[in-house]
Amino acid sequence: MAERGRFITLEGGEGVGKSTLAANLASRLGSLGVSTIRTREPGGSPGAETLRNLILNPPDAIGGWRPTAEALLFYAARSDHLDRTIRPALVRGDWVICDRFSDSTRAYQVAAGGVAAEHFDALERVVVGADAPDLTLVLDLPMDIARTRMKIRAIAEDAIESRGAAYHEAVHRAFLDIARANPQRCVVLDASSAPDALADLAMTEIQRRFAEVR
Ligand code: T5A
Repeated sequence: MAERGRFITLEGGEGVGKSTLAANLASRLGSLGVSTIRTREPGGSPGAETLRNLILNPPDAIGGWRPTAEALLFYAARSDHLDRTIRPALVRGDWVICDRFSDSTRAYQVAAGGVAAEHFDALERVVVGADAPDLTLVLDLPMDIARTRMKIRAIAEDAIESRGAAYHEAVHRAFLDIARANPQRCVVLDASSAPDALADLAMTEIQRRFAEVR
């Protein structure tokens, strides 16, 4: 039986460079001979991608999701993503690089949105169980720089991106709090570095932790 793969998540606010780093890491790990899949949340399986659209673009008639409904939708998508994409990959021995995971729910729906922490903990137990990430890279970037990057990219804002500055500041603080509370699993990286320099920082951390890629 193949040795279980490693599960690495990338977290942080919008526009901090998670997708760019995920692509760089998948390519660098691939060139070290590590079979790697790159995935994202919400999404990452056909069912979860269907839910992604419902979450990020709620029908006009409902006037947006309330925080608990939104958290439940994220966990419905996460459950499908874990069952159909992440767990099978880890069992095959592949490494999984996932753009956002449970820490995003903890930052957006719990810290900024007001969902009770014990409800989050219960969902986490039922849906994620023992399959928490081995390593989480939290990308830290001042919000004004992230906003400028998003403007350059010029993609229309979704229902969550369009929430006000206070909401996104709470999200930013929450990611740093999560990293402080989970130092074994989380590392904060300065995301103001250029893409290759950021990938160097991330690879240094990955190689420090995982003997297979040293
Ligand atoms: N959400 C998600 C929740 O509320 N709860 C949850 O549980 C989950 C899972 C997802 C939304 O859902 C919310 C959070 C989000 O609001 P999304 O469309 O997937 O929405 O949005 P993001 O995850 O935020 O992804 P983005 O694409 O917006 O941002 P990234 O991936 O952080 O940034 P990236 O790599 O696309 O880069 C943005 C721009 O910056 C440039 C890129 O070229 C690009 O133009 N860039 C850099 N520039 C300079 N230096 C670097 N190092 C750079 N890296 C990238």
